[in-house]
Amino acid sequence: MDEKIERLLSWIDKSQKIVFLGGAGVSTDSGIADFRSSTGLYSGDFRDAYGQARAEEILSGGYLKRFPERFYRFYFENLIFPGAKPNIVHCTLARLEQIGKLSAVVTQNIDGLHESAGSRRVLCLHGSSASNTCMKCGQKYSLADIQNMGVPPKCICDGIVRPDVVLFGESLDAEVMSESAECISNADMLIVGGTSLAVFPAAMFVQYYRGEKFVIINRDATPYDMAARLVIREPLGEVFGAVERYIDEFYGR
Ligand code: CNA
Repeated sequence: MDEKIERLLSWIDKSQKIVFLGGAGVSTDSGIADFRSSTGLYSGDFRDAYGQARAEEILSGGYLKRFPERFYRFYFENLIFPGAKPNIVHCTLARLEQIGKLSAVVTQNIDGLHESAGSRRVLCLHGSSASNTCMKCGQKYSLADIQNMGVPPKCICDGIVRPDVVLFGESLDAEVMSESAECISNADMLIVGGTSLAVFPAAMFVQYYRGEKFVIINRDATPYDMAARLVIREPLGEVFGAVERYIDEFYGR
């Protein structure tokens, strides 16, 4: 582990355009469950409450339209954590941007914790739970607004309000996709962390990277481990603890 961390830090030291591509594993230390770990949402059994539906089915655009009340019950219980705070990974990534080393965070997360930690360029591939839109009139609402509207949240026009997140079966925002692809293809280092790289098209983005410093930091193996130059199968919090100490030492606290 020490040798790998030294290599990671020496690559960070030589880089000015790092892109971090992350997923749900970045927020597990903030108390938000991921999907595919043994403790993740996919291992949960929701069949009684949701009539045999699995998490992927419940979190789909079709399910939201057919069963808005059930969708929101699941969404509020399993994907919204109002008390969650950024952890060392979010905070250290924000510092890497501040010291001019990181050009963007590309995330599959919808929890807004990178923004809360102070990261400025955050490309949210799957949208954000912070913003919500009435499906009938287009009126925008904050997360706090919809939490106070009951289930399902309804607009003053009586339309159902939906979260501005990409649900299963829906397309990703073309602009966010092309900006993410451009950032990654211009990056001088790519750090992938806290993602199983199982969900298309996030996994595809890895292929835009053209440099020599491709790192994967993830507890479980991913389909791209063979393509990475450095694979660290350790908790992200420990690895980013070392990155934080590097920043403290060379750039001050
Ligand atoms: P995933 O498929 O659940 O994979 C998460 C990966 O992170 C797993 O391979 C774990 O081994 C790894 N992991 C978990 N915790 C740690 C840790 N502390 N240190 C190192 N590795 C860790 O999640 P993906 O992001 O790959 O899948 C994409 C889905 C999950 C997207 O649609 C997200 O919107 C969705 N999601 C987001 C959140 C969130 O916003 N915080 C939470 C749950 C799911």
